[in-house]
Parts: sequence; structure tokens; C-alpha cells
Amino acid sequence: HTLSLAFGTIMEEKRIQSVYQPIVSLTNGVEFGYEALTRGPKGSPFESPLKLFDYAERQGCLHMLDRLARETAILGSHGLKKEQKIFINIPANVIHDSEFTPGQTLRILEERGILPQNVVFEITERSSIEDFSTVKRILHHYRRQGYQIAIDDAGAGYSSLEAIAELHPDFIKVDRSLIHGIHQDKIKEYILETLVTFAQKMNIRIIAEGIEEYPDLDKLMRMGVHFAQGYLLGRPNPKIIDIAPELGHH
Ligand code: G
Ligand code: G
Ligand code: NA
Repeated sequence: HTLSLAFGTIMEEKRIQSVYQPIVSLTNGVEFGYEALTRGPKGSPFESPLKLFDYAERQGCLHMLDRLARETAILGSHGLKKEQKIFINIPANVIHDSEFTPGQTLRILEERGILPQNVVFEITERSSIEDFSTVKRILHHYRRQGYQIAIDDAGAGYSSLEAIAELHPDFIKVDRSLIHGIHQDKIKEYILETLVTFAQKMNIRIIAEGIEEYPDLDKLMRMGVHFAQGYLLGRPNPKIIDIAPELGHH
């Protein structure tokens, strides 16, 4: 009951915040873009987005929260440069929800003056996509309008290379479970090597997530990974600011 009150208040008063974590180009060291991540009120049971989104899903109001999160992410994205991209999370199962109205998100983007080429929709799916052909169709619709698509958490769970190939995203985000400790784990290295080769042949760019240590970063650079994200390169921040350390000077 306390939880449901807390959740109700968050939704009614729109008490969520977006933080922005840099995604850094490993070629030139600049901030290529930012992933928008949702935070609930500090000190509330829903401060963590995992708790917030899980609860919303169990209550049957995932798409409502998701819409609010997307609005908040876009409205807070001041300072995005014209060559930078904002990465916005969308769960695959929200996309094929009949209540999901892409038009509304697109309208807010337009109102904020954000162009399609500055937006990457990051498709999250921890289990399997229930209605693959619908998701595929909707993603193609976005791409035709100039928006880009990233597949989140690749290399973990059920995201098969065949499914990725069929969705043909612009980016593959490699899960941090595969990245963390890669400099001293041959199996992780071989799997990532396969993903890098696959991505090259498919003309898809790789983003490695969860970089916390320089040895892992060095390894990724040597393996030809294009982009990286992680606490080492920048924590999620309430404002969009360029904070990445210079690469190659440690
Ligand atoms: O920022 P943090 O590591 O606590 O996020 C935990 C998880 O919550 C991440 O896997 C992320 O994908 C998810 N998440 C964070 N913000 C959003 C959001 O705005 N929308 C959706 N759908 N998921 C989000
Ligand atoms: O799955 P998704 O890409 O949405 O996950 C992003 C989540 O990962 C965010 O909650 C963010 O806070 C978290 N995160 C970002 N960088 C790091 C990192 O270097 N290490 C760990 N452990 N978590 C990270
Ligand atoms: Na994500």
C-alpha cells in the first residue's frame, strides 16, 4: 500500500529525473552522445529505475511510466550539441504495445528542436521480443524518418545475432557483463571479437558498456570498438556536460 501511494505520487507529480551518461568515441575521445537514464525521487523506494520500471510493469502501467521517462529525458536534454546524439531507452515490449504512440515522442522532440539524426532509440529487451515482426516494422518506420536504433545488452540474455541482423540496428550496445574484466578473460575477448567482426560486416557500430578500468578500455581500443560508456569515462549526470577524460594519457 505504501508502495502504491509512493508510485502514484511519482506519476501524478511527474517526480522523476533524467540523468545523462556520456558515450565516448574511442577514435577521437569526444562525447559522441549521452544515454538518458531515469531516476526516481532521492530516498524513495523507487530511486532506482530498475525498481521503478519493474513495479510499473507489474501494475500494468509500464507504457505510462515509459512515456513520462521519454518526455523527461527529452525536455532535460539542454546542451546537446548539433553533432551529438541522445540515446533514449524504449523496452521492445512497449513498442508493440497498442497504446505506444511514437507520434507523441516525435512531437516533443520537434518542440525541443531535436532533429531525428540526433536521436537514437535504444531498444532494451531482457527476455525475448514477443512480437518480433511488429517491433521490426515500427523500428523501420523510425529509421525511414532518420532516427537511429541501438540494440541494448547484446551478448547477454537472448539477443541472438540472427535477431540483431534482422532488426539491422545502427548500433549494438554490448552488455557490461561481457566487457567488465575483458582484458584478462579470453572467452569474453573471443565473444567480443565475433561481435566486432559481425558488426563490421553488417555496417553496424559497436558501443561497449560498463567500462570501469583502463586495462579494459585499452583492450577495447585495440579490438577496434568504436564507442564506450562507463563510470571510467563519465557517470550519469543531471546535466549534459562534456566530462570525458582525455584518452591515451593515463
Ligand atoms: O541507471 P541504472 O543502471 O540504475 O539503470 C538500471 C536499468 O534501468 C538500466 O538497465 C536501464 O536500461 C533501465 N532504465 C533506466 N532508465 C530508463 C528509462 O528511462 N526507460 C527504460 N525503459 N529503462 C530505463
Ligand atoms: O542496460 P543499460 O545500458 O540501460 O544500463 C545502463 C546502466 O548501467 C545504468 O543504470 C548505469 O547507471 C549503469 N552503468 C553505467 N556505467 C556503468 C559502469 O561503468 N559500471 C556499472 N556497474 N554500471 C554502469
Ligand atoms: Na539502455
